Amino acid sequence: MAVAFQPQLTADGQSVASVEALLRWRLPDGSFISPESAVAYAEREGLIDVIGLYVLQQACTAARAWPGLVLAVNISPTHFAKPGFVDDVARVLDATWFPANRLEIEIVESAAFDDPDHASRQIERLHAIGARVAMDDFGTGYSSLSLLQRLPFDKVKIDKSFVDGIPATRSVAILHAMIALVRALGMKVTAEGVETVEQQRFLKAAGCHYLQGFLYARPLPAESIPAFLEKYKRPLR
Ligand code: G
Ligand code: MN
Repeated sequence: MAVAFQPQLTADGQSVASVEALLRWRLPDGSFISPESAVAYAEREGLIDVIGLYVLQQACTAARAWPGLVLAVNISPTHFAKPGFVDDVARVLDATWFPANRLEIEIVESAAFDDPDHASRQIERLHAIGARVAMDDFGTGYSSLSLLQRLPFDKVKIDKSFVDGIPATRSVAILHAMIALVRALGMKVTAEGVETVEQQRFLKAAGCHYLQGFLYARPLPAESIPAFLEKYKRPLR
């Protein structure tokens, strides 16, 4: 198992704001399991918390060497719901000397769906230790507006399926509305899966704060990140 890092750029494409840690699970034949099946397998086998913490620990250790860069880490709904989850995160931050204010936890909306009050308290606990929280894959689940209303997310990541549709009229209409909604709530917006300059131009004009996708970079091994950062001005934060 290895952890790769995909950069997230400011919408002008000028600076690297953060990196998302992504699990890479290599099979004996050298190929990789898709992240979806790796996560499904780990959930079934009861390994998801351990693997989530492994990724967090590896990612914090690597990202400590990238000053100022925010580190985004995906956490499974089952792990996020556990009472000890935030303590787990705090322990990894302590053990790796990684500053909490550079950590962003990503959860999908289903992580909050069953028990929004509990999810809200978990987000508040993460805020209390100094970390931030993003809603991942927005638009693909129930896209419940009440979750956005009730939960103090810092950022919403719009799913690639909407970005793929640019410039189709319907996709453009939905993207405009989603981005305006998230901005009006005072949250940051990232668009995922940006692959073309046309998509980048539209998403920047529509008000996205950050963009992530193959147009800028695929998930990279930790060793490749310093050289990637060299190519960009560092963000002023
Ligand atoms: O939803 P989440 O951000 O956690 O998923 C990221 C996944 O999407 C990673 O597996 C990554 O390799 C993939 N991905 C990221 N950017 C792109 C892109 O621009 N195009 C495609 N096809 N896949 C992408
Ligand atoms: Mn994610």
